[in-house]
Amino acid sequence: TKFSNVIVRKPGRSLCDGITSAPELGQPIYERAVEEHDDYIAALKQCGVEVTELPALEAYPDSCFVEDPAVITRCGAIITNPGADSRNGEKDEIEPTIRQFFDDEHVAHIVAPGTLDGGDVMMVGDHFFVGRSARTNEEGIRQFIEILEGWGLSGSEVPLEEVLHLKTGVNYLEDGNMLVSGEFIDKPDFAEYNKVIVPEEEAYGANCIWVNGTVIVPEGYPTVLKAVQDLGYKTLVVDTSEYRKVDGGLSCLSLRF
Ligand code: CIR
Repeated sequence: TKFSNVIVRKPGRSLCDGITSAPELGQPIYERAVEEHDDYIAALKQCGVEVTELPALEAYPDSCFVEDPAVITRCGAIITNPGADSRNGEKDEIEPTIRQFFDDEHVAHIVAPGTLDGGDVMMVGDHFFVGRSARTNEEGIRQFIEILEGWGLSGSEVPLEEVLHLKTGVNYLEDGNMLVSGEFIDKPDFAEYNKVIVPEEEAYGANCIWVNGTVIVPEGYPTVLKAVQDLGYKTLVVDTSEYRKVDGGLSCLSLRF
């Protein structure tokens, strides 16, 4: 795998109204969130990708998490049908940008009653693990796998019990290496990979992203950082603490392809 492009969307001031499971962390501070976003873009650029930066959408508080309304594979793009009502319209906002990169026969859609959030999709080569979650339903997964198979790719369902999205708790770093936390540590689906176990107190740090040989790690998770470095990866550290307040992290903030 080698990524050439990344799509991101600036956070809006409405980010403070984003959906959260952790209100005790407080609301994100907009100015700080923008700084973190700028640092994130700078880190991505250091990994050798072209970054397309979309403008903020105040009407959609969670729209900086561009990973959820689309999934991009090496064969085509899938516009999802996001499972949270307040986010569903984000799919129409991202589609024109996706179409700048893919022609008609390489853009597919998840349609109602199917729902799917891209945060539930983890790419491992030509196979895609899909979390069945509060956002992604059985019909959404069925449609998604059908589209993949039409392109010569494959997919499989992973039921989730505890986390919001699949990639909240498990992320593939390429080369057979997988960061796993919580409910994913013992899942048979991931038995064949070299699992790096993320301790409970650093669970949020499981959401790292591999970009062309470098792994971007969230700031403040020293055990994860060391484990990733011990695997031989170059690392870049980016603070995502404002996004954490609304359940967001490194992977949700971009589409990489
Ligand atoms: C949400 O609940 O949809 C947002 N506040 C966070 C989305 C995080 N996205 C992701 O894990 N892919």
